[in-house]
Amino acid sequence: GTYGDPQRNGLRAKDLYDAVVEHLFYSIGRRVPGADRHDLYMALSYAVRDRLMTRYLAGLDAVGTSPSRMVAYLSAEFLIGPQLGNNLLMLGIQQEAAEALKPFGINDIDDILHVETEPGLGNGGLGRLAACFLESLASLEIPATGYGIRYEFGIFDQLIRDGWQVEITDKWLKAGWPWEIPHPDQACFVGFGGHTESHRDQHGAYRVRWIPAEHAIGIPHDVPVLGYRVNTCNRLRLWRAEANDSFDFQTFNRGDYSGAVEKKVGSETLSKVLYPNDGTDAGRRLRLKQQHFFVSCSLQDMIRGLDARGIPVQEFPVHWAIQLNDTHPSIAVAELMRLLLDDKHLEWEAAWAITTACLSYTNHTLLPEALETWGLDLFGSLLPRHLELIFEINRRFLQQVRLRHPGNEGLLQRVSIIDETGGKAVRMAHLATIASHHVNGVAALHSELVKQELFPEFAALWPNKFTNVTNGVTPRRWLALAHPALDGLLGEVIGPDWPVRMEDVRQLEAFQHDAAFLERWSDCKRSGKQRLAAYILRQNALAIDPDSLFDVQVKRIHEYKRQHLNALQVIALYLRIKNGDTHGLVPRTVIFAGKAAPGYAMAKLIIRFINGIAEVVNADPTVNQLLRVVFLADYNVKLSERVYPAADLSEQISTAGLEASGTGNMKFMMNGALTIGTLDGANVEIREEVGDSNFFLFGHTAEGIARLHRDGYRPWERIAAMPLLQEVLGLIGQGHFSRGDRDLFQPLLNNLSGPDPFCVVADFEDYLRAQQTVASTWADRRRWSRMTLLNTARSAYFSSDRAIAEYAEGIWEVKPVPVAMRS
Ligand code: DL6
Repeated sequence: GTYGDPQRNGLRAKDLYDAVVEHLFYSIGRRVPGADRHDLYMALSYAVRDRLMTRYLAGLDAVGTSPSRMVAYLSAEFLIGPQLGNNLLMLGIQQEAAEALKPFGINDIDDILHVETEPGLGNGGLGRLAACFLESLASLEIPATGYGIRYEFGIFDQLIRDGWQVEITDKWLKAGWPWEIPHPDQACFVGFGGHTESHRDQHGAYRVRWIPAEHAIGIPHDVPVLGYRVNTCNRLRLWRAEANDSFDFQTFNRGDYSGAVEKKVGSETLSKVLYPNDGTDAGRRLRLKQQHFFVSCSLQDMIRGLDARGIPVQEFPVHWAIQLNDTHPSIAVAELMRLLLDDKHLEWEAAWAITTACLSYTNHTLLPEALETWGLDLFGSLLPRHLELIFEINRRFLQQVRLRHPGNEGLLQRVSIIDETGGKAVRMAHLATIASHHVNGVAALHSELVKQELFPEFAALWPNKFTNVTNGVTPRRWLALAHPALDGLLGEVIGPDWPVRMEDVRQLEAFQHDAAFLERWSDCKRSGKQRLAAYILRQNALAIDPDSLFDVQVKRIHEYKRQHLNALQVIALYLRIKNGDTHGLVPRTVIFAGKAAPGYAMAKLIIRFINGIAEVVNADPTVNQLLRVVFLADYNVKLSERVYPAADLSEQISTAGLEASGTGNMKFMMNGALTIGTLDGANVEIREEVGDSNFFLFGHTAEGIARLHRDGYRPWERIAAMPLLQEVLGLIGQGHFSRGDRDLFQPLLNNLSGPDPFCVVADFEDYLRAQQTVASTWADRRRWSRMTLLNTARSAYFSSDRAIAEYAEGIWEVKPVPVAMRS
């Protein structure tokens, strides 16, 4: 039939069983008796993929019959996580699949789900946000394509050896990954280097031709992205780089076989590895090549689609809304202009009108080291035509500004795309801002700071261009999938479709004084804690008490996120216990996880520091009844699905003004954890939604931090006035947490008592005070349960469905296209 073989569509356990048997035989080459868990994982995945394909093709027909604007989400990272379990949830066949596996001797489907290696195609928040957004786009039935890079090696795997982080390459493809479909027939060519030539065409018009020195080929690999209980199945299109030709024949003919092969290997390294630096890779030649590679392939792909349907390129904006996920894809501005001018022969004004009608840009960070710039020499040598176009965009833009603000040279320098303050460089955030119809930050506070601190001149020029879309996370993966017990309870109270009606989850508030219900509520959390405790016992050989307060900080390790503030507080607790001052303390398990950028020495030292504290605390019988410290290795999506449902307390303790939004904070809240946090990023809105009495606030505000720095911040003077902190730092300095080595943590101590750029010292006492309030609140368990219930009940705002609805209406102007499936 039009929508595939009915045999491959069935959703009953029997249909799935038959499909698994068939795929074992025909796709894997195994008979049932010889099949191991990996074979079963592959066979079930193929069976599920068949069902997605049916929906995917039906969706193409729907878009074909009712043409509508599509979203292209351009992102250098997509941290999509394991696929099988999520797709079963989306299709609504978790139980059927579990049933179908029983005849193979599988009594717990988790045994099969855990076989999957997740593609680590992202560093952290930015990549995971892109994945949540694709899921919500599909669930809201909005046609969309995610465009990115199929890195052969994603984010490294983290081992902990002697307390230190060790990085291992992530071979996520080694056992085969059933979720992608390559389309070599839709390959694209991308040029690099070379020079440009100008000429007059037959009509006398001025034309430029770029003659690249080399080419790479991009092969698209499509991953289906199904929405929750709908037929919309969008795609994530990831580009893999291949050499232009298997041989460089000229070199080969000279007899240099290995030289010819080397060149081939050279262009394949383009999609070889994800940069693991979470925002600070500007200036690396290969990184710019990666960016241009995937952006060029993606834009060519969009234009080719229009060409194939006979749609004139002038109508590009009618069909595509392109979102730039940070500046990583911002070369799209110049590349789209190049394609329209040089390939499609449009005039400048027409090309610029199309470009600016399509593009919008999301800023994810204010940290100066994360704002991408490229030296002119590097940029010009790699993308000579694009540099010419950027000069021309800049020339026209600066002329406009000059006319509006005569005689203001300082303004021109500040808004110019070319930074001339040091060695000349292209400012990618300026380029993206000038060409975008909307620029958004990712939380209310962050978006204000983008306007006031980062781009005040642009905000004055175009007040309506700047907007906010607070981030969100999908309640499907982060609640329904990650926390089955809570899923069950919510289904009972709100109805089975609660995951797409997060607003209705507010009805939980009616139970806030219902003792029996609160008991069931706590039981759900307890099941999550038991599961994590079992994992910690297996992984860290450490027994933790599920009745203790699980106090959790999981995220990339970075000084601005202040894992070291948390660690210092743990030492303060340790000292109190050692001194017998335990009044008001509650048993706590402090859990950390996160990767550090391989070249970020201080972050790696912080991991070593946490492990040093864990070693002392956990081994001391006079302490470990009240306090335990855990560092979980290799934090990734899979592990985080175990962590959020188990958390009682969510640590969101960044220096105010520095965390753009945070999204982990939202996942914790949905799962009923209470937040201890600063007024930073989306914490501000979380506190507004849940109410200030249900949030543990501490620390300086963004303004307060700015004032500290302005007035001359002297942490050493503050330390001199804080005996407890002195004692904590003294103990570290004596080597207490480094087996007597007094030097090991010296860089950390010098940093804290010297510049302390992230104001750990300034917030220390208030943080301890807030932690004391946490302990006294925990002691009243009924009150605590009520507060966690309210956190989940009031978390609807942080669903990515809300965020995507805002983008769809306010920025992209796109509408749902429901997909009907006849068979
Ligand atoms: O917007 C997603 C996420 C935010 O929640 C985090 O607060 C922010 O740090 C993160 N930004 C990055 C840095 N990348 N760059 N550029 O991942 O984005």
